[in-house]
Amino acid sequence: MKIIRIGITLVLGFAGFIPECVAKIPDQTRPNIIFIMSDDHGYQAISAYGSGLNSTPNIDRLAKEGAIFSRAFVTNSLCAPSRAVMLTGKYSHINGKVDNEGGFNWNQMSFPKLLQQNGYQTALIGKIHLDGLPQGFDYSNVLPGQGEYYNPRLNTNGVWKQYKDSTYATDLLTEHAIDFMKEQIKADKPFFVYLAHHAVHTPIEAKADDIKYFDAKLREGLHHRHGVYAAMVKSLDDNVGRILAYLKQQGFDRNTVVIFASDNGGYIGRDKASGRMVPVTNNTPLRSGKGALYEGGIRVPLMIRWPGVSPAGQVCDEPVILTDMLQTLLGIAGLPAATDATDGLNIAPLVKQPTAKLERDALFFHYPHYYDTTSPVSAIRARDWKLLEYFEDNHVELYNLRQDPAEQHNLAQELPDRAAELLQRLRSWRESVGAALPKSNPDFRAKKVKVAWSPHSNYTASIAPPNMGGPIRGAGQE
Ligand SMILES: [Ca+2]
Repeated sequence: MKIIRIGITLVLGFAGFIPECVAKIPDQTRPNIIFIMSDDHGYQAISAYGSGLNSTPNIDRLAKEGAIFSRAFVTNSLCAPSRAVMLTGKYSHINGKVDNEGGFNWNQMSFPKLLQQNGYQTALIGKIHLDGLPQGFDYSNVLPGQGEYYNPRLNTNGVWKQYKDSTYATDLLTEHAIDFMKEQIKADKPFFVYLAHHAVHTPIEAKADDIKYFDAKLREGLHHRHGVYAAMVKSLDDNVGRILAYLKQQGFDRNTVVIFASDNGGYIGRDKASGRMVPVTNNTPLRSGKGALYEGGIRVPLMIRWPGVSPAGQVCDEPVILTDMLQTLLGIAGLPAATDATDGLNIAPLVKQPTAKLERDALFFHYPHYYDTTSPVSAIRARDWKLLEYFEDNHVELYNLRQDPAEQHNLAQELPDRAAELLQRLRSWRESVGAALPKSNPDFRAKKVKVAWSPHSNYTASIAPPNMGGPIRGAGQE
């Protein structure tokens, strides 16, 4: 918890911050909302959380002037399913987008549709990474797939445009967001902007001057060793600053809620495009990264600045999960809860009172698929305890997160009763929500297919007793 503690100290240092008064406070019943989504951005690369190399003064302002969450999670540690969960407020196996492959059913309910139906002008700008025509947005300006950083192609309300002259995507997306807000302010309509950056996902590409600056800052002892990645984070931060400056200039900063989050933890592999031989980032003190259900994969930054509602500089330690985003956005907008999105809670009360508690004592995760950092796995996180169940070899891992936040000491054999209790809860949850299990892939080895388990099965046969003596996996993998 060292990094979080440093961050908390920094943030609390601004507890007495009082936002500057503005001349005009728009007469609008509902707040405008800007939801800035960063990609593959571990909280460790944000200085409010205590980063060694990165400097993010603009993102940090959201923490200084609002609430910063020290225990925010995503249900899936991968781009597309994580975003689909946020949009729908439903687990992946329920909304149908279970991994990066396959389509997404846009006909189902989502937060932009609900906001749109209740008078918001809604915009999607940037990366959506979900196939099909986005629904629920009055305006969309979308990167194809992952998109490109330099001279990107964008689809603006169905029309493609190719940008030139070394246009950098993070700058361009921000310009489009500001242009959209300008139109809504003129029309005096409440707006919702989902500004989903491609940054800081691979390929790691940044501006030359920023790279030079961060390369000069690299030194022994830093967890982060990738100057290009740090430069990308800086560009993202600069553009968060542009959004905040525009709101202030227009007198809308007091009537606009700004949310910042990431879709999964930092990517800990290498990136060829940048020409660097070091990992893109490092999620120390947490284990592993993007793709895994270890803390480095599922724990993400979350900040919510809600002027007039969130006390400045507050730290919320209550565990939240971005499955909560749909109900939370409705709560911020003053709208009733969605009755068919019951997998998440409205965490807006925590923004008002960060010491409040939710009526939830466990979070559940289910990823019956493969990624570089994981094999098919489920997990339960219940306060100080976490249990992971791996399906390939049927072993479980048990960690005391308070004593062992880096998940290095598997206590499953030492504390079999605790492991059995959590395993039973995890299995009961899977059964209650109809979460499918993977099944053995008979073609594995015989046909040299890559995976031993088929992830898309509806197979739900009973599971064999757990192997409490299984190996501790992936420690320090990079
Ligand atoms: Ca991602």
